[in-house]
Amino acid sequence: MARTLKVAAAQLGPVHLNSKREETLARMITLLQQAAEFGAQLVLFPECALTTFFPRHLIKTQEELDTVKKNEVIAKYRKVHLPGTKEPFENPDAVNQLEKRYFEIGNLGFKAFRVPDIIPGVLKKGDESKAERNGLGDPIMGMLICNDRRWPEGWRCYGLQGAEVVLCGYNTAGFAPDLWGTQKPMTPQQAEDDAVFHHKLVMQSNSYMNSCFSISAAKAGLEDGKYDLIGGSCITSPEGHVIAEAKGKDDEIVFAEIDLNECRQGMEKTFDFARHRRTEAYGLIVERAGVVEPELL
Ligand code: CDT
Repeated sequence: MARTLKVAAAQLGPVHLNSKREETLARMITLLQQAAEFGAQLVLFPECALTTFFPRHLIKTQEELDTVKKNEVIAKYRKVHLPGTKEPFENPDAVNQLEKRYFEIGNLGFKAFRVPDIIPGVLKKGDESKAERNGLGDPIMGMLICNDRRWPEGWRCYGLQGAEVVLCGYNTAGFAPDLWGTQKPMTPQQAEDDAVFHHKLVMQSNSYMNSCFSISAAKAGLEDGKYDLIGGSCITSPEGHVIAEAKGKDDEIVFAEIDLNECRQGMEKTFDFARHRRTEAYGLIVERAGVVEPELL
């Protein structure tokens, strides 16, 4: 039985500090309607979809920070890998990324979840006796937020729960030398091309190594008149291919029809974790955070 899903990334163009919430919501609703016209059953929005990417600004009052309200949800995720700094860079022209100032480290781990009622005829609780293999139930998904996508540990936690689709919204600066490093000086265009390359690299490679689809949605373009964010929203397959991607850096739907059964090839062959993983060799991954080099010779 095919387990097909119609999925979309709703890339958003810039949202500014002074953008009106109603206008941003109207854009998001328009994108939802466009995705619905494609028949999308799942639509992913970017990180900080409702506001500008505010961690680049030093905001001094709590009132300005308290904005987002929650609705009824089937799963929650909190960003684990917070990039940037707590204090602004000394360079007054630097693009700041004050996530360590505004956010707590996510404390929900990487918990995969099933999404009910979007694929008919799947196995349900109590039908286990009919299941001769995994991958027959409601779709299994996991979430990441932006910088989390660069860390294979989270992906692997989802892989170990059989995740078939990993969702990731992001706001990634195109040119921010104080943040990314300046060892190899680059023009703004070279830096942006590299940032898009690294974005796709991690989405494709981690999809492949965990035999899952991934959907990523950018907030893109020039925010607040001067801060450039990359585009590159895309959908990748379990074999690591980009199967749909954004053409520009404004509001745009990236759509694909995917068959979750395509995850089975990797899950049952090259990356059959139960047969091939060697946990006895991986201790350092959870014992150590930072690098400790071997002794000098
Ligand atoms: N929003 C966010 O997490 N941005 C990060 C910046 C990384 S800085 C080294 C990102 O991964 O795109």
